[in-house]
Amino acid sequence: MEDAKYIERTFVALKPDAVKRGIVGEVIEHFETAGFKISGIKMVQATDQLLEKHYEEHVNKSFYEGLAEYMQEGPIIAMVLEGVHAAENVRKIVGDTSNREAHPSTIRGKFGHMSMDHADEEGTQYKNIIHASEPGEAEREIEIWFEEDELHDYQVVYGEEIK
Ligand code: FUP
Repeated sequence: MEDAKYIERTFVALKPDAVKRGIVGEVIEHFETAGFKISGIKMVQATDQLLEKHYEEHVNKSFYEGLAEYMQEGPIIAMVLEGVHAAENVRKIVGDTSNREAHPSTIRGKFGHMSMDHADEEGTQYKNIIHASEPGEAEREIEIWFEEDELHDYQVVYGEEIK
């Protein structure tokens, strides 16, 4: 990774609904267009163990069982992105946790419109396409999903966003 004060890594997961809908390429395009560098990318079938670590703050909440089931409905695309203030900037591109609240220019606003209230009312699991680390959580999450030798360092040849 670049040795610069504000360049950091963040963890992103395209959830099973994104994979099943065939929007993986379109979603990733948002990050490449913004100049983020892909340091790692792979398709993974999430397990209970991985999800319990990843969602350690939610594991005892009432919605966790449904969330864990949703996250195992099919494979996910796990990614590490590198860029300036990466966690903060990637979450800005991803949009509000609620698709309903997310601005239409964001990934969740563009590819979804569901609300948690509606999902609860229908007794279904709320789905929101993508996960991106909160600032301060990224390195912990990267360690859960990636081995160090699955992350790659190379020089990008476009843009001025990162070296
Ligand atoms: P985010 O940081 O945007 O991924 O959102 P949270 O950490 O607050 O929530 C993690 C995931 O749990 C979200 F993608 C949505 C899901 N969730 C529910 O399914 N029901 C709830 O009541 C709250 C969150």
